[in-house]
Amino acid sequence: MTLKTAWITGATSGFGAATVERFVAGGWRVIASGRRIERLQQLVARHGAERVHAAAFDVRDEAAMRATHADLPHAFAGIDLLVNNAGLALGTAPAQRADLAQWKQMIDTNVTALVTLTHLLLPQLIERRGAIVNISSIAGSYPYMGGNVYGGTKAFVSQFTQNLRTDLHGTGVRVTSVEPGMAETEFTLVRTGGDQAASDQLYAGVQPITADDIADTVWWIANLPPHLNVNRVEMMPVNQSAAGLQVHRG
Ligand code: NDP
Ligand code: 8X3
Repeated sequence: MTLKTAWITGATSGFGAATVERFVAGGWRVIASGRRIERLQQLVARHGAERVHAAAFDVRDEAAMRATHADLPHAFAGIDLLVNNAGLALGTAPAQRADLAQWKQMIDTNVTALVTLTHLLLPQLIERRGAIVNISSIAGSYPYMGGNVYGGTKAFVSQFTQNLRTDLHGTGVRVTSVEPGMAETEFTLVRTGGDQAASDQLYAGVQPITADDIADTVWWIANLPPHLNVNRVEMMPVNQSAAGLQVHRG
């Protein structure tokens, strides 16, 4: 039997790591990418080199991305599913106090790298009538204090997904945007520069989305019958909802 192959970015932590586990358990091969090579090697040690290929590179490094693609082992070279998950938020300051370098890193990672890998894999995804699942966020739809560029990158991801879907009309390629709300991963640790107390405080008493919840959602989307396309999935913990507008009286 020919196994299907998924390329999952951001596989060293959170949603990506859980999605690797879900797809390997479901019988797929996985190309697992991220910068932290030791975590990728642990995945290979756990599941075997015939099921997981570790691709350690920074997604902002286009040359490394292309070299990784060109050097894929034969068994992993036919990609059926791209899960564009690698991403990050940096900082919670309002725009007027934000760090420009952090803004640029978010754009380079969440937007530029995502479109670069998508562009690279599109020919073979079309050839194999494959699928793309882009991990966006509710931050792309709902403004909140300090969301500024992070929310902007995710609005891009959501709209790019829907535009891809239109361009790919008739190819059989399925395209989905997954837009989660609050989920407990390393996300807040990264956003706050390693502040574990701030991360714990954010999630305390909320029962946030888990990485496994997202992995199960991606698995469901990718394994629907080929005539069905889930355009977008917006999901929140029950304990999170949208609130109203603000008014300043001068
Ligand atoms: P984590 O911080 O746990 O995981 C982020 C992953 O992205 C890591 O595997 C990290 O790998 C990878 N990554 C980040 N920067 C780079 C880079 N330059 N090159 C390669 N890989 C990179 O967070 P989540 O699992 O929560 O985040 C996954 C996605 O989900 C992100 O796109 C995030 O924006 C989105 N999201 C998260 C939500 C949440 O509340 N947690 C809600 C909605 C969306 P490494 O550091 O090893 O390179
Ligand atoms: C992560 C969700 O609400 O923290 O994308 O921005 S949120």
